[in-house]
Amino acid sequence: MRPILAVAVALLAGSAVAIPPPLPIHLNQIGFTPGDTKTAIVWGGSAPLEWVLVDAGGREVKRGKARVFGPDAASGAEVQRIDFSDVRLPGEGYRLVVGGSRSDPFAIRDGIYASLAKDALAFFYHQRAGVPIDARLVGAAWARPAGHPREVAKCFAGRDERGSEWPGCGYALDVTGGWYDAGDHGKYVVNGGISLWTLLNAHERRPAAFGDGSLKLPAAGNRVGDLLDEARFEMDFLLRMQIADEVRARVPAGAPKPAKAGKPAWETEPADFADIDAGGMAHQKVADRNWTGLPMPPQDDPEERLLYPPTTAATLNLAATAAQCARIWREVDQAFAARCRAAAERAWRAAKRNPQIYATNSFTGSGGYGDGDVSDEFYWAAAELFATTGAAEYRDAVLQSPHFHTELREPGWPSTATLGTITLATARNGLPKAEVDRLRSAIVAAADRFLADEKDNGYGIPYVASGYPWGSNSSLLNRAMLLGLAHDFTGVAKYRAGVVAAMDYVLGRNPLGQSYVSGYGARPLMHPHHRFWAPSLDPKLPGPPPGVLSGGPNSTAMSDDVAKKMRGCAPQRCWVDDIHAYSMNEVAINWNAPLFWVAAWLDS
Ligand code: 9MR
Repeated sequence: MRPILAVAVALLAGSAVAIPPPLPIHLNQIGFTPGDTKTAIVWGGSAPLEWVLVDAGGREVKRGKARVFGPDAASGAEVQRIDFSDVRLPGEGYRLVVGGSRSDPFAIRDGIYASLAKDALAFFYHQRAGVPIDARLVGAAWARPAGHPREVAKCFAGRDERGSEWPGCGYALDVTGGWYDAGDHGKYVVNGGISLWTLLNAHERRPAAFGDGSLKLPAAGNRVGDLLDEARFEMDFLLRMQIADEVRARVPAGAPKPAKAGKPAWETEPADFADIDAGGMAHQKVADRNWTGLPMPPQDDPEERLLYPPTTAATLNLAATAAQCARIWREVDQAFAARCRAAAERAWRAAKRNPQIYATNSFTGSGGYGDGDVSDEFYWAAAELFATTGAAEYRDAVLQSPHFHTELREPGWPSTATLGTITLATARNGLPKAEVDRLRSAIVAAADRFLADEKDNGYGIPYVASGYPWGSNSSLLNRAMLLGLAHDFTGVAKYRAGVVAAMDYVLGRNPLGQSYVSGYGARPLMHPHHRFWAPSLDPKLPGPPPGVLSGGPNSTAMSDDVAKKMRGCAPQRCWVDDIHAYSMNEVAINWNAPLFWVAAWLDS
């Protein structure tokens, strides 16, 4: 074992690198479990760089040569990959040394993801609407009074942004509770659906994890698992968004009309308004009439809260998650399970009756979550209902859906087919074994495609090399979820390595050397786009609690003022830790959900 200084000097002397030190060295800033692959990325030219791994005392543990990848479009850098997977000795404070540069310190130990899984789940408690966030549970800094404590909302009435007139409705709904979506205070059924599903799927995969008392929640000690307590908070809200039977609504009904002359083709016009029987449908969202400024702790929100028109997509999100609820709570609370089942079946019937009621994205004050193709939501809901009830109607809907056979992609709020396939491939259901096996193979095939993508980007992540979308970190983590399932099915190590690569990226193995998770790593997320975690705008407000994921680089929809100035950036570098950068640095329930799923998976 040699002291670090001698190593660095020796390396410098023999180095043929054009880039002057310090060379960026990027790796997972929390570290690795002993048995996992351990990869770091260093910026360097065409000559393989020599690296040395040193322990906390500066003693050499291992050395080797990096593998040259070369110019990398995804990161905009010239990179080399370092692999030190065979170092398994647990320890804290390891560093990689290349030339005159040192990496951030990191650990090798078991259980490295245990606290991240819990913190990522605790995010949902922090995002709760309608209840105070208790200092005894989260600490004084993050405590706050209830936001929107008695949220009895009427329907939007009057003229929307495009000039359409909406008649409103003859009722108000008590929609108190649920999670705020993101940095804003909207509560959207569409996005609530995938988020809740992801938490509940983690429960279905490992029901004993996150049991009663494992988290800091108000309901700890009620003999129900804490993950289920948190999930039920959102499920209750989604149930409240359902419209009573035989209520009529006037909404655009049918396929959208072509875009007006001079507009891009995707800016379609809504269909004509028609009277429909909206009983059993779910409202798309409840949200502020106007966008609020930042900062804006939820209890100070001065805006009127409104229900926005029901949509087929929201209705199917309710059907899918309520069906999932019905089979999970069967063992926990039969009355609640029965309520969920009735709501799910009612929602399904409503969606069948009204299959083409689309969100119009024409209301200011909140996000749209508009989706012009709900065939995947129909398939997802049918899959959940079939797994729960076994009824022929849902089986037939599954078997007749094109999504039962098409190639899988990572799920996202507008593309939910994969969620249905995961349920059919993992939850007990009435499909023949051969079909379940085929669906499992489809998940493994998707995982193989994701692994193939690692060859095309320098940082070696199972993700695309260009075109990073809004919330790209969640797209990557949703891929990691499928990789995790592929590992569950096959036991083949490369799939776990793919999950590790995705998590490594999120925790620092990226060209910005940034941990996109608050509270984790040497350079964690500090300034997300959030109306309460906003110390850069008001020093009295807290930063994000630990375990919150930034949406991450966005090279395709750079719409905020910070992003506009960055256009032309390499995809993985289109990001900055700025509260105003809402298209790159917001947080959201559908993004933290896969962070939780994947961290819990890695920890299991
Ligand atoms: O995650 C959503 C992304 O896919 C869309 O491209 C984007 C623009 O419509 O909206 C994102 O969702 C936001 C939502 O509309 C409002 N709350 C914050 C969400 C995350 O930015």
